[in-house]
Amino acid sequence: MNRIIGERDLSETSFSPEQAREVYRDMVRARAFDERALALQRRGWMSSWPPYKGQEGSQVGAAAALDEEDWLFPTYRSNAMQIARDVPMSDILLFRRGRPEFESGHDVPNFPQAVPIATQIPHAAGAGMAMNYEKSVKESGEGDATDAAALCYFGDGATSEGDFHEGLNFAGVFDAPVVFFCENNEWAISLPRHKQTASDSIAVKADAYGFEGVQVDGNDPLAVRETVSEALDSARSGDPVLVESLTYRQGAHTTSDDPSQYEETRRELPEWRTADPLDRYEAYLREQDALDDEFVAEVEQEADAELDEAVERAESVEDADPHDVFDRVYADLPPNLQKQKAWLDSFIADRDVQELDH
Ligand SMILES: Cc1ncc(C[n+]2csc(CCOP(=O)(O)OP(=O)(O)O)c2C)c(N)n1
Ligand SMILES: [Mg+2]
Repeated sequence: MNRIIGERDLSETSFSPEQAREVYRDMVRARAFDERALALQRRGWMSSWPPYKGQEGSQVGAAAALDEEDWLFPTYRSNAMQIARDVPMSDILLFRRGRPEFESGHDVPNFPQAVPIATQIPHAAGAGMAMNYEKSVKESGEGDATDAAALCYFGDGATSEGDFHEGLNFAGVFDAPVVFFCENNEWAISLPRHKQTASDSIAVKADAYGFEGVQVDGNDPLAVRETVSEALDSARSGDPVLVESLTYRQGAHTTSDDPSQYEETRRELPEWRTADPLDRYEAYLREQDALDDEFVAEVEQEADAELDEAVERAESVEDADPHDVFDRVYADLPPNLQKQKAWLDSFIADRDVQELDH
């Protein structure tokens, strides 16, 4: 099946006005966070920030479809999903300042966010296979089986990696309860989607692995939520799904990038694709009489207050120790990393001497 859901009257969807407003609230929180993070990076508060502006409808819609026990496999780009999953904003800020993820001890089934492209895809397939195994053990009499599934987030660029093909292949063969959620934002840094793959779509690639691929309008959060919910139901019953969410990255790839250098390589895109999802959703909810000025003001104020508190909390936590990067992968550090660690020690010692000299 391959479809893009057009906007319908709210009464024709399965969502109440209240549920639709909660999705709006998370989109406002996510937008406010992205804007604040960008401003903080510009002040030197963190070294880099990958903005997700334009992708909030897609990410909040997908996260809203998750049950509490479902696993999320995120990337550096999918912080709006973490916000919608109620990961404290201070945790996300502190991670960008070099502290370990989930500083607050917040306990949601989230994998660490992947920065190497596509590495989380075989991890998600493997986690799905482990869930099946756990279920079969528990069903044979050792306790209550959960019905958890995994949602694996990645970008259009990730579909060119071997890990994408290997992960989907394993999931298809072993009936892993995984939804592969590809957020097609048109860019892999400077490479536009039409130069990434000659396939008609990304969703069509699911055919090769024996399961369904679906396209959805990623700027319509209710359509995304509904599509991902259906996909999760299918995954839970043993049929993985590849969802391609069509959206658009409005900002730079990261704060180290300058899109004016490559924007002209973009193909003409339809209006709905590049439209701002927050403006569009707000206009839609107003048309549906599901939202008024008072609610908008309240949600915006709450988001600002939540952010003020998160920044204050992040600033109260001591700076990351640069040695942490050596301490979390190997039990016994291999010789090349021992050398780098020794270099870091001498660099820090020299810097301290220079600071004393001044
Ligand atoms: C294995 C690997 N190769 C290259 C990179 C450098 N890199 C960082 S982001 C990126 C583009 C990814 O594009 P996409 O998958 O569409 O995700 P988006 O950034 O658009 O969210 C690349 C090539 C990397 N991080 N990992
Ligand atoms: Mg991309």
